[in-house]
Amino acid sequence: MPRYPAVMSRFRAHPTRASRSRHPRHRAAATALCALALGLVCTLASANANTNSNTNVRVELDRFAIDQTEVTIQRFAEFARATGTVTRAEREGGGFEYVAGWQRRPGWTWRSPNGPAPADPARHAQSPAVHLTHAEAAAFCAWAGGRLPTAQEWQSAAYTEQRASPPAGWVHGQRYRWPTGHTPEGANTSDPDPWPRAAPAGATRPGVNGLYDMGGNVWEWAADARGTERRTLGGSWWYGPAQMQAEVDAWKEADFYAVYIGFRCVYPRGEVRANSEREESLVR
Ligand SMILES: [Ca+2]
Repeated sequence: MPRYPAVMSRFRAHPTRASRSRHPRHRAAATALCALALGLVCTLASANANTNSNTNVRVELDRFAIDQTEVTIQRFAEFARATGTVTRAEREGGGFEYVAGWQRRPGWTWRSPNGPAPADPARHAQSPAVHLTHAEAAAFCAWAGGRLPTAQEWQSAAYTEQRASPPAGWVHGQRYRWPTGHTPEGANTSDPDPWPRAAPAGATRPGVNGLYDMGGNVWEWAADARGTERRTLGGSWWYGPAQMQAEVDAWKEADFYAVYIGFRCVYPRGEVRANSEREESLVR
């Protein structure tokens, strides 16, 4: 069964999310991502009326552009259709969940991360794509014209405000302790919030650089390698807010796949038009 002892050892001493009470509270309504201010560029008009979100938006930072949200099921489906990709979780009987040890969940894949298909397919399509190995995430980014970020790149995007004229409450050039700003408020973690598991793209509060879910929701694969391991960043809905901070040093086996791990990509600056034309041609 799970053959990831190095990974398992890194997931010890979890808080038990199920033991925590969860209460709906403040939360901004889903934001129309394409209607955002200076520095953001919409690359593909695939807005969904039910979720009011466009999950293929890139934010131009000082040295690169980055996906505004975690890569969604909808986007990964476009890639899988175009390339014929069948993931390891699909081939090997389902992805992993941690319940007193790693347990394989039959049928849990990026198509249906938590098992049976949900009642709201449109909302489901905006959820983060998970149960993907590092190589599968990297293949998506290459297909989309980008790559996985290094931890340094990811952290600069997550913690340092780079918008020339950020909205009120944000300060250009300031480095924040949390991807959500001065506090972890607004992220999807194991603390009380409206989401028992992963939240759909654009449902949480935007953070530094207008990015969503850099802290919490799902871990994000980075390019950094340590032997057979690859770094993951930002924590997840399963953990408390502490895992969202920059000093967290988390690694997983590159060929591992689990319900808590997703990704987003970075791209060269100034190539939005070319990417847009390419992706639009691929999804027709
Ligand atoms: Ca995340």
